[in-house]
Amino acid sequence: MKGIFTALLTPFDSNYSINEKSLEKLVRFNLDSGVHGFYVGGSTGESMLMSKEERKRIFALVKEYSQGSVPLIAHVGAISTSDACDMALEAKKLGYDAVSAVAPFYYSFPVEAVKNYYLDIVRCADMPMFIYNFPSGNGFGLTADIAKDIFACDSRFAGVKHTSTDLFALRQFKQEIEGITVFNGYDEICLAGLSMGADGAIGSTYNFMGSRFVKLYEAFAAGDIEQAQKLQNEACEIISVMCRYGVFQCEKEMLSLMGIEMGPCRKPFLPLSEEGKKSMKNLADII
Ligand code: MN9
Repeated sequence: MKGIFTALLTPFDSNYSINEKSLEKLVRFNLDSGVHGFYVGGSTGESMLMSKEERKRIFALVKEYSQGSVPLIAHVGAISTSDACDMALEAKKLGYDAVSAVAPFYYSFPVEAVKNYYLDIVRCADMPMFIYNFPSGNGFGLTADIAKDIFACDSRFAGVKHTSTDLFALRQFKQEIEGITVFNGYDEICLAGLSMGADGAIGSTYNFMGSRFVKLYEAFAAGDIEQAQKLQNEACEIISVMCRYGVFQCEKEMLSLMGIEMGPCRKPFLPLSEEGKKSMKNLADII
C-alpha cells in the first residue's frame, strides 16, 4: 500500500445522522480524482463522536460504494481494547485490506499497556495493522524504539500513519524497521514527509483536493521537485485558511459548495462561522 489515501469525512444530515447518499457521492468523487485508497473512520471521519454500530456501518457502506477498486484501511482505534477488536473483526469480515488504530487514550496508559492493546488487535484482526501515531491528539507519542519493539512481536504490523510534524521520527521508523510502510499524516507537510521517505500520505484535505495531491505524489516520484513544491505551496495556502476556522468544518463546507451536501460536524465541534463560510466561498472559486 502506498500513495494518496483520503481520510474520509463523514457526511451528516441536519439531524446529525449519517447521510448515506452523500457518502456514496464523496467516495465516487474521490475515486474519480484518482486517490489510491481510503482510510475509513479516522479522526477526520469523526469516529470518536460515533457509536461502534455507526462506525461499523460506515465500514460496510464504504466497502460497498468503492466496489473493490482501491485498498481500504479501517480505523478501529478506541479507548477499550474489546471495542477496537470488535470493530477489527467486522472490518475483516467485510474484506478490508488493513486495520489501523490510534493508541488508547484518557488514562495515560503506560507503554506496556499500549503495546498489549496493539498486539490484542492484530491477533484478533489477523490482518495488516497500521499504528496511528497522533501524539498531539491523544498524548501518546510513538518512538522508533517503541515501534521496533511492537513490530518485532508480530509480522502483521505493516506500518505507521504518522500524524506528527516530527519528520526525524518518520525517518527513524523507515530506517530501523525493515519493510515498514509509513504514511505522512499532516497534509500541509506531505511533500516534506515524502522527501523523508514516506511511502504515501493519508489526509483529510484529500477529500476535496485528492487530484492535486495525486499530482504532487506523481511529480515527486518523477523527480519534478519544482512542480511538487508548487502544488504543496498552493495547498498550504488553502489549508492555512481552513486551520483558522476549523479544518473539518471547512472541508465539509467546501465539499457542500462543490455539490456534495456534507452537513455539520457533530457537537461539541462548533458550527462554521459566517466568516469561515465566506472564506470557503472565496477559496472555492480558486481551487
Ligand atoms: O488524517 C488529518 N489529521 C487530523 C489526517 O485531522 C488529526 C490531517 O489531514 C489534517 O486534518 C490536516 C490539517 O491539519 O493536515
